[in-house]
Amino acid sequence: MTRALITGVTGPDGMYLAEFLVGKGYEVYGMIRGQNNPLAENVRRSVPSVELVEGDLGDISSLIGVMEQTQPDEVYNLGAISFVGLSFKQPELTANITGLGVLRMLEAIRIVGGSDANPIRFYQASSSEMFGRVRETPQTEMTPFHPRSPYGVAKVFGHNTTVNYREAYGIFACSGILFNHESPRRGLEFVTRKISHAVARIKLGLQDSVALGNLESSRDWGFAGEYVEAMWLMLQQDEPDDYVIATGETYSIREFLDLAFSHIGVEDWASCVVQDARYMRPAEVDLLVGDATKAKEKLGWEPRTPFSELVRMMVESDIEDQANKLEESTIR
Ligand code: GDR
Repeated sequence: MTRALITGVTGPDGMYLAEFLVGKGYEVYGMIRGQNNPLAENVRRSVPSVELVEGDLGDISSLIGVMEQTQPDEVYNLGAISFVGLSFKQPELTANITGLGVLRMLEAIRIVGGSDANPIRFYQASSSEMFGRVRETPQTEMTPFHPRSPYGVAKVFGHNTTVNYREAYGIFACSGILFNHESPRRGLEFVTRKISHAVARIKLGLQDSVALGNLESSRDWGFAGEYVEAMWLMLQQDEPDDYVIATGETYSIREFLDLAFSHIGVEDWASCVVQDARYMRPAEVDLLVGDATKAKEKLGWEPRTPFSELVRMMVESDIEDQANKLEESTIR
């Protein structure tokens, strides 16, 4: 049985990946931080066969311990401080976990190694945020980086460290440069889920408006559930490499709002959206759009969920969720 270790298993990508790997017959270990991590329950409920092990990206001894304990064939490093907005408020923590955490994982792999016949394969969750103030459009694996946040800077460090450990020590290390990938599992602090959640509550009369920051930025939005397959495909190749994973289309926050509100029959949403300076960033990434040709040609990976379908999926999921909560509270 192939063994996989996932850091960041409590996040949406971690859970989709765990489900995917369990479906492929893997023995899956999920690393969680802290003895009473409240998010562990979500993983136990969604993917019960995942075995949870305790470790911290800020502590290399714990990572070496986890590698020795789980003896993984494949390691997926999805753990990070992943909210760009927060990274401006906690830049040092972000550099430590999102950046140095990658170095610690690779050091643990270098030290523990796996067997000669079967060395550990490593996947690093890199990000389109590394492109920041983009030097060309669309962005490819060859586009230079110009990060615009402490998060982006830390991800560049993680990416470069991954490439360096591949070149210096021959570790099978891949970096997946994933553009925004959304789902009903997204945390409420991220803009797409914040909108779908608010739209559902507006439809049910539970709130009147939503406070947002910059509506003009554009992103390349895909569905997280199918992006995890690309991570796995990278580790099944003969040679380690880096890949952009994206849809090749870009839409603004305004366009997301148009589709989300039209789903509940609201064509003019101006009165439902309040602009709030608290959600503006000190430096913004204005436009991202990825070119995933290499992933298509070498991995045979292609996105399947169009933007309109993604928005519909998220809004419908939140409407159902909010309606259930409302029903539960009236019964009580
Ligand atoms: P992003 O996602 O920064 O692209 O990073 P996020 O959803 O936070 O922001 C996207 C864009 O929306 C604008 N925006 C707001 N954002 C939030 N969160 N809240 C608001 O109220 C709001 N109003 C406008 C932002 O300014 C930004 O332009 C995500 C994360 O998942 C990263 O971890 C990942 O690496 C990248 O995607 C790819």
